[in-house]
Amino acid sequence: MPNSPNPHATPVPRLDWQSLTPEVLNTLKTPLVVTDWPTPPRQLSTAELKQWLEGKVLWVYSRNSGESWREWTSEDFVDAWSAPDADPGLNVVDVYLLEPRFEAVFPVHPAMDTANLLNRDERTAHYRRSVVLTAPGAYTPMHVDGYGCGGWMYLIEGEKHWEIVEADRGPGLWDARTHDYADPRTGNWPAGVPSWTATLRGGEMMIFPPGFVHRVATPKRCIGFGGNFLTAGLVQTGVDVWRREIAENQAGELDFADILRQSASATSPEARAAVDAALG
Ligand SMILES: O=C(O)CCC(=O)C(=O)O
Repeated sequence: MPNSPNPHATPVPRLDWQSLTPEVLNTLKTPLVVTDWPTPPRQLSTAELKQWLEGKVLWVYSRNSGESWREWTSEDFVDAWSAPDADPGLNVVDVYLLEPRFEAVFPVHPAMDTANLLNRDERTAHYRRSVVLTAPGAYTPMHVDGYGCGGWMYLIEGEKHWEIVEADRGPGLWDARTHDYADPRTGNWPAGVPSWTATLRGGEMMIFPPGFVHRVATPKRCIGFGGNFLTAGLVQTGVDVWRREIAENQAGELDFADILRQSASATSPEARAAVDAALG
């Protein structure tokens, strides 16, 4: 991220796609950039995108055209987002693609599918995969993903600058008065908080662990896909963040404790023990 207040001296580690295992995801302590995954398409034309997304309704927050949510047909959205003068507020990152037909064009890495507890309950299965369509100029301020989940994003084309801060720094960055995280752009970033920075390009996947605070700037139009995850090994961080969300009246409506118990029971006795320990 250009103008990061305090980047880590070491770069975000890069990992070949074959080295990404469930064990890596269970013990993840830093963001990761995964490279050379051969399964996703190398490119996707707007015509192909329209075909794949046909019939899908996209709910999109348009920051610069009325500051509001708007429902788009995928056809209209792809036209608006791919126009040379596209509104830089057009940024789809959370339209879920649960349907199996999307497997062929937006695959999920097998290690992610094996390790992700969220896949195993119908109340959270949609977090497994979403489409990413971002116009150049978009900016997403500092935030933590809902329920303290980790996240991943694969870019087929484009470029995104990520800045990511470790989970244990989260409470110090939260402003209970504004109900928001500090943002370096508004000048209220505390001194001495180190962050991981990385530029993600076509053919690469970013993975960040649960509870990590992050912001993203998009200088080039992006096509990609991503999702959210929580693993048994990292469930404590997720639960801690979720409890803070509850205390701040920011939590979603899911019975997340029940979801975690059910999902972990369907996984292994070790996973269930980790979830029980995290929930206390
Ligand atoms: O790409 C973006 O603009 C935001 C992505 C993000 O923050 C997320 O997926 O959690």
